[in-house]
Amino acid sequence: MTTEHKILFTGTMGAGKTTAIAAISEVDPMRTEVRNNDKAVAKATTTVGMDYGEVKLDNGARLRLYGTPGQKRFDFMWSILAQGALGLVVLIDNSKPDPLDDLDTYLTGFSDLIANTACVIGVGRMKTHPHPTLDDHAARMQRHGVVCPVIAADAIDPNDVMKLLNLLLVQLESRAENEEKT
Ligand SMILES: Nc1nc2c(ncn2[C@@H]2O[C@H](COP(=O)(O)OP(=O)(O)OP(=O)(O)O)[C@@H](O)[C@H]2O)c(=O)[nH]1
Ligand SMILES: [Mg+2]
Repeated sequence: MTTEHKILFTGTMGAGKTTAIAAISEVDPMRTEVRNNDKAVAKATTTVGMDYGEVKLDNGARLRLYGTPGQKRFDFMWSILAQGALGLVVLIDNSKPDPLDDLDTYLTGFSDLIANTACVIGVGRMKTHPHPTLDDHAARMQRHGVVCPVIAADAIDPNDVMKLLNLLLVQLESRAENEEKT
């Protein structure tokens, strides 16, 4: 039987949710992009509904990848897309004015999903913007009572995106093993 997991990508507008899913999807990714009118963020288009892609892992498991819109005005979509997800990837753009505040936004917005499933944080553009550091991000997570891996990850690099997914799956597998033992 093929195991299927729904994984949700969220995070800062322009952090690369749409890019990350497209970087690894084995099917044509579904996008809901429109022209971006938010002058504070220099990008041509933005997601207004969701992203969708799929990837099969070496162990045969199939991941269904969903991406949220980053803009806060679409946060009503967040809880809809979170339904049934088994893990959350939070992408943070470290070149933004206050990346730790962005982290707060998504840790708060997805607190239920994070409490009940697995989570991983990918911080992008760290080569040009090394601050806040990964330790700073980890300390901010602790304030939320969240313990999950935080790594530097470039959404345009498929290897980095797969690294994030593997970190999620390790958590899901160890959780399943613990449940079997109890
Ligand atoms: N240089 C650099 N560019 C990146 C990186 N990650 C993403 N990008 C670029 O930044 C843009 C990200 O755009 P999207 O993938 O649309 O971002 P998104 O998170 O889906 O944004 P919204 O849907 O608007 O919330 C793309 O042009 C990427 O090529 C990175 O780590 N380094
Ligand atoms: Mg997008």
